[in-house]
Amino acid sequence: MSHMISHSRRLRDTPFTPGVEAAGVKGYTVYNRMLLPTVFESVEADYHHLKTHVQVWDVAVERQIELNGPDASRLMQMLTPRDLSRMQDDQCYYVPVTDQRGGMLNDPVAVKHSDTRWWISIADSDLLLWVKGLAIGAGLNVEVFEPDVSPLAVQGPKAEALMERMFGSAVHDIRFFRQKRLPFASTSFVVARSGYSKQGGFEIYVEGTRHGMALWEALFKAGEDLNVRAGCPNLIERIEGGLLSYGNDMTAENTPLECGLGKFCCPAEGIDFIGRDALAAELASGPARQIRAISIPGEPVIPPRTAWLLFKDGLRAGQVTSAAWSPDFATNVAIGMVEAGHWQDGTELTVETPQGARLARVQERFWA
Ligand code: THG
Repeated sequence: MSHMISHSRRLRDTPFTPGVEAAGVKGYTVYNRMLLPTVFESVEADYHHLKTHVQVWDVAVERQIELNGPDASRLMQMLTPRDLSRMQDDQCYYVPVTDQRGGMLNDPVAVKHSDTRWWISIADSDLLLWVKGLAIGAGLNVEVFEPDVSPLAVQGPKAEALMERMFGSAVHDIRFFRQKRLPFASTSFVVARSGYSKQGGFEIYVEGTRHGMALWEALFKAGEDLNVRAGCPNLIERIEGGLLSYGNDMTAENTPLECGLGKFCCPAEGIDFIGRDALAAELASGPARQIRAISIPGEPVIPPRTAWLLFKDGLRAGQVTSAAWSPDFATNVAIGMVEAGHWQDGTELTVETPQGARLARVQERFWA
């Protein structure tokens, strides 16, 4: 199967698209109606490079929702079961966002600037509409809008070295999931130690589309001898690390407990979020299914385009939603939603792939 994607104004370029194209991008997906690179050299070559060197990723698709005004923190807490009461002004939190049934609407990173100003760095769903509707419906005194802010990620074992060259030794003082505003040329950017890989690194929140390519060029110039390359979130690496993909591994049909995000849920008195009663009830009964690491031994699989059904003795036992061959672990690594009763480490199920039935082994832990 071979096809192209037709481009128009509805499918947005990013501030870094000229750099991505010049670097020879080979594949894109669509995310928040914007282009997200998926392949440069090959998914496997990109994977080895990410785990050895340093990459610059155009993750502008992680659009920001800005909450600005006296009720910003109240609105932020309405959105998520995670307790935000002790969050500092320089912290970033990975937060489930739930509806009134406890269904996951998104799994963004919340970036706190102050009690009256937040960014929500979203995954692939139309969260802006939900947040605007809530603010208006609840009569809150807060502006809700998409600012001109585009994340650029610097990921890999040499990310720290490259970032020091760009922003100086201040980068060493940024702890995991903390952010700091650092000067660059005539402007400054919020820089956080975060990113959608387990290789370590930073995310630069580029404020102002016009600054995008200048930053891109400067990173490649500064990192030449570090073997810096253009990269992107890597399918194999993120499965090994157990990083979930909204729309793939979970949807609004799943709760945070099903997603294994129970540690981020605090359905207590005084934490006023949408879906609290539903989550409190589910905490008491336990989730009916849950995300698990799954290995599929044997020949490499072709990554799924639809969910692959899981069976135990002919009965449904869940589904596999992400899978890829892992060169480092010499097995297919996968993420699936497994029905209660089949969660024990080593449980053997059958997964129906388009190429036929395969053994699927449930694991207690991810690979990295
Ligand atoms: N960075 C930023 N925005 C984002 C993403 C990102 N928006 C979309 C998408 N990614 C949101 N999803 C995730 C999923 C996982 C993580 C971050 C965003 C993540 N998880 C770590 C883990 O699971 O090990 C840490 C979680 C924690 O302990 O807080 O980093 O990547 N800006």
